[in-house]
Amino acid sequence: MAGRAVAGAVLGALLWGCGLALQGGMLYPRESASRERKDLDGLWKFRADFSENRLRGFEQQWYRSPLRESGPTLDMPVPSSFNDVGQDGQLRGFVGWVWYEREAMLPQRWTQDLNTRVVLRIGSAHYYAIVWVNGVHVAEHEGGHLPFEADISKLVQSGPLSFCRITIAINNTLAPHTLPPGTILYRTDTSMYPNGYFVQDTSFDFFNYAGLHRPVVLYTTPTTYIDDIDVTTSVDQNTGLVHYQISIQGSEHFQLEVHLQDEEGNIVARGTGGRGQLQVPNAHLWWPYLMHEHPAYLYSLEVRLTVQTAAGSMSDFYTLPVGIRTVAVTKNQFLINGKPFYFHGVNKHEDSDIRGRGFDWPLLMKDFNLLLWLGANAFRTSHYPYAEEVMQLCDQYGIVVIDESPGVGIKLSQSYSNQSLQHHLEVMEELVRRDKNHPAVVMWSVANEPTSFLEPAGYYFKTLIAHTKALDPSRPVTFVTNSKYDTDLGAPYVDVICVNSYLSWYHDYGHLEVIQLQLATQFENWYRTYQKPIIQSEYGADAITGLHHDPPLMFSEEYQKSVLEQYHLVLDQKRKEYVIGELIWNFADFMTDQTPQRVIGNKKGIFTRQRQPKGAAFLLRERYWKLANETGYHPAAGKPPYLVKSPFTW
Ligand code: BDP
Repeated sequence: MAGRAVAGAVLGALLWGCGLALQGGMLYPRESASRERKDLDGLWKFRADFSENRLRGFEQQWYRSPLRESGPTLDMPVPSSFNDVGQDGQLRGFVGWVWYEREAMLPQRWTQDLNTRVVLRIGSAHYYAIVWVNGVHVAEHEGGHLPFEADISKLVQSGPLSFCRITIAINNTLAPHTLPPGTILYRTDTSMYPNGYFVQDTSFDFFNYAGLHRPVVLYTTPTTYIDDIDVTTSVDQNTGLVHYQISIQGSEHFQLEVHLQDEEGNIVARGTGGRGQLQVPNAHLWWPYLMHEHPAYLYSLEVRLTVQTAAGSMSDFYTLPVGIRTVAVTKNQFLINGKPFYFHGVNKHEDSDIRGRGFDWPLLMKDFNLLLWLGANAFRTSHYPYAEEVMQLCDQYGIVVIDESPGVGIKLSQSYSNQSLQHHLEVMEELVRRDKNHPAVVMWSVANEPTSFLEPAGYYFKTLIAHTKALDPSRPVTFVTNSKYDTDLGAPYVDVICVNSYLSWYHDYGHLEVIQLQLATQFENWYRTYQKPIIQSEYGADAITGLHHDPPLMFSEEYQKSVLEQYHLVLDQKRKEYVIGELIWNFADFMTDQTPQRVIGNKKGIFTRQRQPKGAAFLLRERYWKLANETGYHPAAGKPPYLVKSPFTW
């Protein structure tokens, strides 16, 4: 069958990368006295391989010469999803390999100084990517939401060229063992479908945007370089303790010096060597937004590496922001710096008009300004890791993060296979490696709404959670469930129960009067069974902006507000006992697959996709500022000051 050959070939390629071990660190590419960075954002050449087996690009080796020589190309912005930029409906829903290409001019020093290491770093390529530089294969990566890189020094330093041609082939096909999983459905009834017809099926509720979603950069380091830094912090009375571990590549003989600077630039602690502990008397702790008058205090860890080479002394410098804070979980509280923290925040998506999942600074700042306006102190990176630049802003603004893997839509028994588990473990390794130093990240979430009542979910989650804790003993681990409390096989292993429910939405349609009873029962059952703190990790209702009906009917703004109000009544009782947070679904409307339940996307946003408020946004704003006030810390806390205005006076 032609169709089977098509998708089989597409998926076959996905197996090439399985079992790749993590190599090296993944420090964010920052400029320093020893490091330069060149951003490759802008227009790239692009072609989707519409050939029947989707493999023409490989058969004809499109990476061997400029893409324009093998056929017509489009201009494609990076970062962006490719789906919504054009007018071509076929490209919007394309499944298979797409090809990106960009030529980059390199500074002469990069190509001539053999003590310079040149690295190509791709922030995110969804889903499977193969990379060539000047026609030579340099990297392969599985997984659409985490960075990967290739040392291309030898290639760019071996010839007279001062430019390099970067070709990236990306395949968005999802299979039962990918994260998120998906299935290719073959439509073989030729009375209904053309020969070879197949579609991508998924079990998650967002559009499978694809492309180069985050910045692609070239950067340099010296050939002996700071490869990774691992920082954890603790507090002893008033003294902050910063434990650091630094790994070096390129030489075994080096000196390392570290300085910790405060926000005024004063050096508050010094150390030497690859690992150690810095003591900071009277430390400024990193506090969440609205919990302190100076939230999000960040020190800078300045690392200086020196090596003696035949050519003289060589140095590498790297500066890492460090927040000193502690996180702990009791049976009914979540403690940050020893004080109970109540998550009042949102679930987000990386999603917007035209860009799809593409990173965009104006959008990011708008979202942060809305979070601050709302009085939100937290969000969950539903349902995949977000851009590193997002995590950096969370550190800087004090927005607490539950950092989630792309383990969403794990429904089929094949998605609990050893192959799936192995990949999931690797993804957690990549995620922890990337985000471990962010003070804003207070918990890992390994999955969202898996069929955690089906065997072998128990074994799967036990292994996954134990592995994540071994990778990072400093943070609690959860996964987000919508299973029943008495059949959930994963819940025994989590530190915090995160539970999603859509009362009076996906059942008891329109019956707002049952919410309070059902929600109270939900909380009581979970707490009685597990004696662990609970977060209402999703709740909400669709509202089409501008659609009004009173008394409230489903899809009206009034109905969305009423659902929230009913939930809040119960949350206000249970937060005095063991409920430690509430995260609305969703911050903004977002794109989904086309189904009869979705009117151009999911409309559960309290903001529209264009970030304009619905009535629910004002309701939630009042609530969040009141919660911040009531939790007894510093309601006027925040930076910059004009952003902390609230509807209340104090
Ligand atoms: C939840 C999912 C989320 C969906 C939401 C909904 O976790 O991804 O978008 O339902 O249906 O179960 O709106």
